Amino acid sequence: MRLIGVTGKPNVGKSTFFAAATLIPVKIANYPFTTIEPNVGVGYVRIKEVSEEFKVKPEPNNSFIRGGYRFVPVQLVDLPGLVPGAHEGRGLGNQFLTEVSTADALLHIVDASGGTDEEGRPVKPGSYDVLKDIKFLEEEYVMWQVGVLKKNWEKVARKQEVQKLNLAEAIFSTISNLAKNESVVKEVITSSKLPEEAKLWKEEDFLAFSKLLMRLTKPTLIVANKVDVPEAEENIKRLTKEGYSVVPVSAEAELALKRADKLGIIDYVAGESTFKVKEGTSIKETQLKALNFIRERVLEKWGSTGVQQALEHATFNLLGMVAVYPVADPRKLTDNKGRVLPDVYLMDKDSTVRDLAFAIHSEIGKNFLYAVDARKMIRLSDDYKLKHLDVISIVSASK
Ligand SMILES: Nc1nc2c(ncn2[C@@H]2O[C@H](COP(=O)(O)OP(=O)(O)OP(=O)(O)O)[C@@H](O)[C@H]2O)c(=O)[nH]1
Ligand SMILES: [Mg+2]
Repeated sequence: MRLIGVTGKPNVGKSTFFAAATLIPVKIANYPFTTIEPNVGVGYVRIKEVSEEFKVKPEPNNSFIRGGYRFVPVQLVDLPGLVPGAHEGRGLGNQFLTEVSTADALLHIVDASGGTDEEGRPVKPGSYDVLKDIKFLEEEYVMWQVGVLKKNWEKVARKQEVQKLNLAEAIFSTISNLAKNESVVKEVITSSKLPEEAKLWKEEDFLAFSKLLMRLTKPTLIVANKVDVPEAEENIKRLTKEGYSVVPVSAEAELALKRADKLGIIDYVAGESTFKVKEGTSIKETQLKALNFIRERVLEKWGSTGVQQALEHATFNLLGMVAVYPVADPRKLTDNKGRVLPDVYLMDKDSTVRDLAFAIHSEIGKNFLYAVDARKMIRLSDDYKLKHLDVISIVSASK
């Protein structure tokens, strides 16, 4: 399963975003370095529910249905805050850049209200320039990678010579947390035209390598948080004008709406632009006031709280994943327990039906015979590339 990392400087709302997405009660507070250990949890992305199209009654198992959507699980990690100089051990330091390296895509949370300084200390909204926060994360991560490479470089060079390895093999086998596969390391070396011999690398080669490696392995979305604060509007305009693509978010609003929904006070479907106060519930005056604030300042102004949109952008745009419904019986659309359209799998871009078979179970993968497109009722070739919202039946040899 792919992992989405929630990252940024301290006190911008990373844990609030994480809590809003997962409903896991993590520590949130208005001072830097509240989070000191990463929190891992499951959030959900929306896809089209296909049962209506097939006129069947669904029985969700690994996912759930609400507001006409299917919500599919994605893994998230809430990371401790990073400050400028982190790669040299400042703030909570170096170790957290290692944590960043585990993520497949990043949500870079920034405080769009400009209400926190570069180390995350609260300041008057609008007084800190949010543009400064955007570049630093990339610089820190790139410099951390450079440091890791250099620390291991003698070993890489020796390994390359003694074992007669190509450079990508030598790097990948020596430094495991730099990339998830060797092919991306190779791609970086080739496209940056870097020396094939480790011994010949100069300072600028380490930098060029790290920059491209980050671009390829850490696709990043800027999440402009705290849009409920009026000062955020001007900053978002500036960010957009500078050419950044940002998602306006109020993590705090999403968390409040999700909690009120869970308590049964309101009806709120994540990602929507409205909610309904339930009739007959005893709602306190202060709660009503807070909800009205969210309605006016966030939902009516920005169209949604943005949390759902950010997760979906990371999953489908940054990672390019596709959601597929696997079934055992292509006519009844049931799994082997007779449940109708129970599961949805998020698969990597360019995955094939054979990959899907392995994702369901290694035995099903090993004994894979062929797959059927349940919509068209046709047999698919082994190398058929999965498309978003495909309903696929895998046929494997029973033993
Ligand atoms: N106004 C406003 N405040 C927010 C929002 N999201 C978070 N906050 C506040 O920002 C402060 C920091 O929130 P956290 O979620 O703890 O921030 P963090 O980035 O995880 O902080 P560290 O763990 O210290 O790095 C808290 O006071 C939150 O209530 C938001 O959407 N709007
Ligand atoms: Mg935190």
